[in-house]
Amino acid sequence: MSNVKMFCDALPNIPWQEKPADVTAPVWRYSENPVIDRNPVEGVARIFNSAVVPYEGKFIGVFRGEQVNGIPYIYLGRSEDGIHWTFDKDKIPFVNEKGEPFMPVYAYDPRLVKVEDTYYIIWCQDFYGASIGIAKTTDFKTFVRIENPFIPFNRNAVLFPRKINGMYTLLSRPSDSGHTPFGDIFLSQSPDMEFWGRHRHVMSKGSNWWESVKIGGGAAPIETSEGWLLFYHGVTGTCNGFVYSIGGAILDKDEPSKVLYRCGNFLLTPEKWYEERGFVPNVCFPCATLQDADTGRIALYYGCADSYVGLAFTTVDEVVDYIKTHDNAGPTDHEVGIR
Ligand code: BMA
Repeated sequence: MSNVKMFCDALPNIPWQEKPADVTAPVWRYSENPVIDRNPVEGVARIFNSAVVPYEGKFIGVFRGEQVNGIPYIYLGRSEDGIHWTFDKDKIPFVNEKGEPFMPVYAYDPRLVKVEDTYYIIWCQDFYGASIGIAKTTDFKTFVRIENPFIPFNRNAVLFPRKINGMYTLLSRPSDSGHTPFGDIFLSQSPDMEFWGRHRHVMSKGSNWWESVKIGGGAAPIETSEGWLLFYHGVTGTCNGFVYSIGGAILDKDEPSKVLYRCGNFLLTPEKWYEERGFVPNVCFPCATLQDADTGRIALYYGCADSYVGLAFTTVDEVVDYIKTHDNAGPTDHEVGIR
């Protein structure tokens, strides 16, 4: 097996479980999944599609909470071990740049990414149609919304954890306003997190059967000696509706719109009761990873059936090897993505 380096901090307290002897797949589930069950806090029926980071020796996260009135919002959660979580009862109190309350109409599928000294929350919200919202915080007490990066419609965005060639870099999936029956991953850059441009195509849907309908960024890419390791979601259609699986790709370090390797096989697909059964059956929706530079361990957080949060594990050596061995990147993947 290769010896791939991750350019990130050591995280000795990363949640972890060794790979069970009977698992042959490159990613394995936590035996006690789901880690967040239904009705986790008063007024919230389900938490799923959520993102976490290490913080002050513990863990903190932004969680998609479906309120009992059906409207999704983002809630803050804290954990000592990355597995057992407690949540604030109130929604994250977003403010505008003057410090005045500025709550989105609704908010879902949050990502949480630290770039330099600032934590950015990126989510899907209403902006005269589904679009991307961003807020920043340095202390998890004040959450300041900044300019929306894109006009509608776009329902899925993920920020890289550092500037690339001096530019903030965001993956997103332009779409229509609803449960889009199409979609590719694009990349956009910004010098200041306000003005976005240099748009590039990254990957198309459709090259593999399990991701034939649409794809979207998942966890913030992890910088490795092989390139940016991206866990993303891929959707296929069946006579009974969509199925969301987790895929893996490796993007060029300096020009991440170029896909170096793209796994022809899914890394994880709905198989367990909590992935197959729920508010929306057959959904595995990755939103975050934790990683430890010293051991190469990766813990992957994913939404399950729009009802629960699950945790899965791999190592950077194992997953990169698997992606490279099963590479099925096509010609449009390898392009810079300008036409
Ligand atoms: C997508 C998003 C996700 C959701 C998924 C499956 O379009 O809305 O929030 O998990 O559909 O319902």
